[in-house]
Amino acid sequence: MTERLKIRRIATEEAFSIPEVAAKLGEIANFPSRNLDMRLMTMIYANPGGGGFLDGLLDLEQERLRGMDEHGVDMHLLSLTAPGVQMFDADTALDLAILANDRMAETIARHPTRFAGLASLPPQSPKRAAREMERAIQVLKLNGFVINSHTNNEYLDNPKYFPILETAEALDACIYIHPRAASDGLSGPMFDYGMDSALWSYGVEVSTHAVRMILGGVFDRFPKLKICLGHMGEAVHFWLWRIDFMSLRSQANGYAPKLKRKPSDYFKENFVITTSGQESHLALEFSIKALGVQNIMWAIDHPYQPTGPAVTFMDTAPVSDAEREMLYHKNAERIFHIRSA
Ligand code: VNL
Ligand code: MN
Repeated sequence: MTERLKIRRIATEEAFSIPEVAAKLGEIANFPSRNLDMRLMTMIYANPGGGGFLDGLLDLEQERLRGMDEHGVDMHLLSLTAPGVQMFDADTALDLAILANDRMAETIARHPTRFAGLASLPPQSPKRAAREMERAIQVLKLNGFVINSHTNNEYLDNPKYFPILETAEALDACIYIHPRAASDGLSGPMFDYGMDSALWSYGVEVSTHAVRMILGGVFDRFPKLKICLGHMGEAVHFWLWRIDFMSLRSQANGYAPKLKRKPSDYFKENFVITTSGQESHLALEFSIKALGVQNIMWAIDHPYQPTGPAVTFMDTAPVSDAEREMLYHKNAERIFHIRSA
């Protein structure tokens, strides 16, 4: 192992898949469609090389653990990779979420100090999703939830999803809104120049999702709900002053419900962020000033981003030792209920 600082490193947005989900995504990827996720899905699930990512997604206990050891990464907080089960019909989505959650729990049981996990759920079926959420936390002892942004072009401010939000709040379990490609209404200009996925459309999709939830009054209704955003908060905090200012006009015009608080207040209290795939010290420094270091966690985005540079990014971040401990593990332990070492 290269010489590294001695510190517990918990990486909080680490993707995996299971063969059953990969096979179903391969079936979908073979249908002609203008859905913006399709390009990546075809590359990974309907291509003999798996786009260079499939092996890394399916492997949990071989190369993944070796790479973690090599770079001093103690733990991956796992999540079923995007788009998860959200492109399947409701019954398939529920069955595969249960299977993925069971598999994840078995892996964690074999390596309780190396893995924790965010449970999948089928938003297509909110009441059944809520039951699986309860099982995932109470029986499987998983650490929170992942939702890969929109489901059939709908967002979590839609009241049909409130059983999911209510259950997460009651379980004190954070929902990680992970990207998928932009929904149909946002996707038009994204088909060109490789803007379909992580380069640009993912951030537009998830930041739009978060702003919809805030402006729609979700956090007045569920004041203890915690949402996690990756990729340095998808830049939402850069926009907060302007969102606060303009939201007064949209509320006065009757375009949005009257909120109890400023949009920025909800972002600071109901959201936490991670550094996945965004290794900029300048963006980290701004995020710490805007949101407080207690709301920021380190992540790699394995296998889509390499581990070594993600570790170097946080090892060399211009922060105090106490702040680095919060970023590397203490915040994750608190927010995702991970036992401290
Ligand atoms: C990519 C990056 C894809 C991060 C991801 O999920 C992700 C990508 C599908 O580089 O395409 O979480
Ligand atoms: Mn990711």
